[in-house]
Amino acid sequence: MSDCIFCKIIAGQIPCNKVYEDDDMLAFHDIRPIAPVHFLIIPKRHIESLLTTTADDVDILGKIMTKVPELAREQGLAAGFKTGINTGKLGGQEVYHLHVHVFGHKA
Ligand code: DGP
Repeated sequence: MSDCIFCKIIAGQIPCNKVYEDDDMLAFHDIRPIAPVHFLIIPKRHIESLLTTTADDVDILGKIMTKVPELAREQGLAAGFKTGINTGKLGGQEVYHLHVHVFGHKA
């Protein structure tokens, strides 16, 4: 998606403070953190929203959600953290490339 800001981050056209990357996903610190630790995990394949997911997305959604606790621990959130997926206009979604917010305070 040429006009997608997160696709541009994946492509290296916009810089980010990277937390993790593999063939399927990218994690980076949120540019407007709402907690001392706040990062996003996104699929590299453009998926607009949780509202548009299909059975084809089961694998990547599972990979992302099981990566959450691993990265949270690495970022100092072993004692606990919050997650969120803002979805659609009424769900407060600003960037239409599916992303999981992970945020919290270091213990
Ligand atoms: P939302 O779509 O409402 O879940 O929020 C999108 C989040 O993405 C928001 O917390 C700010 C973050 N964000 C938007 N643009 C950029 C960017 O260019 N770089 C980074 N690191 N984060 C961004």
